[in-house]
Amino acid sequence: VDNEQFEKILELIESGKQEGAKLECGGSRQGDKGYFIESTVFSGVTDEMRIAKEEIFGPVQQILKFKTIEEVIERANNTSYGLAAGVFTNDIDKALTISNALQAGSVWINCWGAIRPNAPFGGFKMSGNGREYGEYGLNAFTEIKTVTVKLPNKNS
Ligand SMILES: *[C@@H]1O[C@H](CO)[C@@H](O)[C@H](O)[C@H]1NC(C)=O
Ligand SMILES: CC(=O)N[C@H]1CO[C@H](CO)[C@@H](O)[C@@H]1O
Repeated sequence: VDNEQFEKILELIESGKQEGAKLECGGSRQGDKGYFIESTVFSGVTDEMRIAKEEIFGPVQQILKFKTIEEVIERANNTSYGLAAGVFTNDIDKALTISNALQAGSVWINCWGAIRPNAPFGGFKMSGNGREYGEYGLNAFTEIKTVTVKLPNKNS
């Protein structure tokens, strides 16, 4: 979007390399015009790394391994952010268990980035600011007023 975000993403990519994640592809600027960055994938990422903890808002994917559903829920929730999450599985029971447990404003199952005008979008914890879209989104356009009148005497 702008030089500030471009530099921020490149700096986070650099931190991933420094902190020992394995750069599988990408990692650099794309071309020499504008603020484009290559699609970037890191494997061997651990929970403590900045690329696992911070919101990058760039084309950077982190691959972390897990063993059990309980463990992955605990680890996925153990963050200050909670804008969105995605679950990929053929097992609907697992999909529902995980989507119910995740502390995130949107959970996409077997898809990603599905934002619709009728579905509220916004984050838990430090992510986002209220909700956009859906009935909840109308609150931002609503000015509520309370008028209280003291009546001189009771007539009933
Ligand atoms: C949560 O994160 C903190 C700091 O990143 C870490 O010390 C702690 O072990 C994590 N807890 C779990 C259950 O992963
Ligand atoms: C539903 C659930 O398991 N929520 C947990 C997500 O993880 C955080 C932190 O690890 C827990 O505090 C929640 O209870």
